[in-house]
Amino acid sequence: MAIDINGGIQNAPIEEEPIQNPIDITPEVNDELPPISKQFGAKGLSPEEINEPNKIVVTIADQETPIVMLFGPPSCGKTMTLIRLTRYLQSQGYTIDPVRTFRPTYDTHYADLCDNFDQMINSNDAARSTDQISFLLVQVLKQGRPICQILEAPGEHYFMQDDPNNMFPAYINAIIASSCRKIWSIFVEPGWNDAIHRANYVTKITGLKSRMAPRDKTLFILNKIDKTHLVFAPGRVNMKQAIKQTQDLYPNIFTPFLNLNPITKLWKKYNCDLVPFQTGYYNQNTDGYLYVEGPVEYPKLLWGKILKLVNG
Ligand SMILES: Nc1nc2c(ncn2[C@@H]2O[C@H](COP(=O)(O)OP(=O)(O)O)[C@@H](O)[C@H]2O)c(=O)[nH]1
Ligand SMILES: [Mg+2]
Repeated sequence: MAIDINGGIQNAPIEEEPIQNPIDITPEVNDELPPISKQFGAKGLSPEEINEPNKIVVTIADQETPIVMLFGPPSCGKTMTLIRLTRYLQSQGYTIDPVRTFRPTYDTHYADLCDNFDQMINSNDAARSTDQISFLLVQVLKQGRPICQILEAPGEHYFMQDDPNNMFPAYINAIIASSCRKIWSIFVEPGWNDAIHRANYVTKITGLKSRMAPRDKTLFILNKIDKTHLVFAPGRVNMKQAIKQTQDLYPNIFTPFLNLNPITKLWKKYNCDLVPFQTGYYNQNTDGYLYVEGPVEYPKLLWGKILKLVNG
């Protein structure tokens, strides 16, 4: 059953977080042309594509299998969510297969990423993982049967706080318009950024909603739940407060998803769901950030919701 996103109860203050720097995807400028594989930024984009995201070429070969779109600004946790979910799904007997045809063959970085995917997934070096994986399509299979695809793309392509009205790059517009069913997994973060940026993010989501196909589904992922006081046991979260605080931080975020059906609206106020999530723990040491995976309850909860939306 979908969570009924009702507000109307007292609010508990939550900790404000300092703004996190967006990931810099600008490649180093070098007068001498390095070998072709080195001409690509670490993120699997050519310098031309980085300067002009409208030139990015992607191919979604499988239009039948729904795509889980990890949608959110830089640093909200998309890469680490993909990593945590992949580890969980592998432990449950699923296969997570990077889709090689997603990027043109000239993108040697993407091909390398596909080759080294398992190694990346199991690395506990958080910085290395988030640096290497920021543009990737994977397929989730059970006993050879595709269940869904998951797309991670650079957060800058979804929302740029300095240019919030910027249109999506052409490849995202193409994916939105494609007939493939989408499960929009929209990230929200407790205490993220300033009110103005959060309001602009809500505007972006409202615009996105107006372009969703009727069969598309929306799941809000309240990531970094460990930074709140809402958790009372691993994976157990005061959901009423979580929803209330999300609404308070991001005013009108759920409004576009109001259920207008005169009958079903009686028990289901919104046509969207919200799931709390934690990818893991991040401990700084001399070499950078050590990643320790978070409680298994979170990927279990998230996968349960995704499966329901994929099948529903
Ligand atoms: N406290 C906490 N921090 C997180 C969590 N998930 C991600 N982070 C932090 O957010 C950073 C960015 O995550 P990443 O997955 O790279 O974000 P992306 O840019 O959306 O792909 C990580 O390096 C962590 O420092 C979480 O569950 N809890
Ligand atoms: Mg990322």
